[in-house]
Amino acid sequence: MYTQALDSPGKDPVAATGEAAERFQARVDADEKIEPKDWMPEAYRQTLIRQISQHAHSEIVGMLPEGNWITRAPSLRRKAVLIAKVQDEGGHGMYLYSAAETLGVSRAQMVEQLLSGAAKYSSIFNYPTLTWADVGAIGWLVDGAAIMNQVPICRCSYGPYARAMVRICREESFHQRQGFEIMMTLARGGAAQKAMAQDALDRWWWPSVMMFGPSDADSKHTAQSMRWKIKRFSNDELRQKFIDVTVPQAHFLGLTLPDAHLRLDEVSGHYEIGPIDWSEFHAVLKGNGPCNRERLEARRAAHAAGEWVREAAAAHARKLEDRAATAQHQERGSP
Ligand code: FAQ
Repeated sequence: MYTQALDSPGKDPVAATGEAAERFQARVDADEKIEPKDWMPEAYRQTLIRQISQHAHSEIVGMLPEGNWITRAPSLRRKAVLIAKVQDEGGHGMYLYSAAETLGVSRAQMVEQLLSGAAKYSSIFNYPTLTWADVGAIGWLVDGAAIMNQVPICRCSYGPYARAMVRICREESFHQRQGFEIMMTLARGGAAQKAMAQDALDRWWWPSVMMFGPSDADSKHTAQSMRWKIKRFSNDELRQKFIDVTVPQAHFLGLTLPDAHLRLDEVSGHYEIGPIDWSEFHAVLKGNGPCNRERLEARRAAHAAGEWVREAAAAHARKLEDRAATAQHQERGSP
């Protein structure tokens, strides 16, 4: 829909001169928002399509691990809250696909890239949810990490992405609190419940720390994305903020982080963690995490099952367009 209104930004003749690129960077430096019809370097457009579509895919695939627990939530209240949360994630995916569409890519193209395995989505959603405590750990840690990463994106230079993130971040903060509350209930419950909370923390801690992406030394996109103010902080800066906020929360819960090297550096005021197992991160990115295959199969099945809905919606839209065209003809008195 948005794509029909777009010019081809990369093919603008002004693009060939350095002057346009300089003007563009000056606007970014002045914290002006870049809007869909503005001139932008082709690489900026492609970077945004890559990041926003991967972000959208993450929200959609991210519905699966928690969705597994909707039928098994321990009370009606927990079930209602979880349904609302999973539905929110679906909504986030939709805002983000719409934001990416303003850059000239269609939703169908993006979905195809996800289903064919060509596009990435967040590594974190390739881990299984083995117990109810995992739903708490996802809300507390995964939504907690997502908020740390996404609040700065509300100030991203690209207007549609920045605006989509405002509502997403507000909803994510509810999600984080509901997760923490589940963990608190378990941690203050009986021995078996506390053990379940500890086990979930043991399994979700390191994947959550990895969610922020490769270390700054290995991050190929960070420097340019920060110059363009798509990213406002580097991966390691955001990871450190997350660790500093989350470690005291774990202490409050009376749980132990699975890291023998974890220590507070009194001088810097930051927590230091042990070495991250990057081989695990790269294995997950290559498709070899515990649930990669299962997640893609679930998305492919859902897409195939939704074929008739897409066809019906398209037929209905055509019918409305035809009716509107007929009414217009009649108003003008055409035969
Ligand atoms: N997983 O050079 P960088 C959520 C890839 S939403 C998979 O550092 P960049 C809500 C990266 O794409 C979670 N791939 O890249 C929720 C690149 O590959 P490429 C998603 C990763 O883009 C909660 C390569 O590695 N959030 O949780 C990951 O500058 C609960 C090199 O990396 C967003 O997408 C990873 N973890 O920085 C839903 C936020 N990390 O494309 C349900 C927006 C890196 O060259 C339940 N995105 N890669 O083939 C971002 O902030 C950035 O894109 C980063 C990566 C920080 C993810």
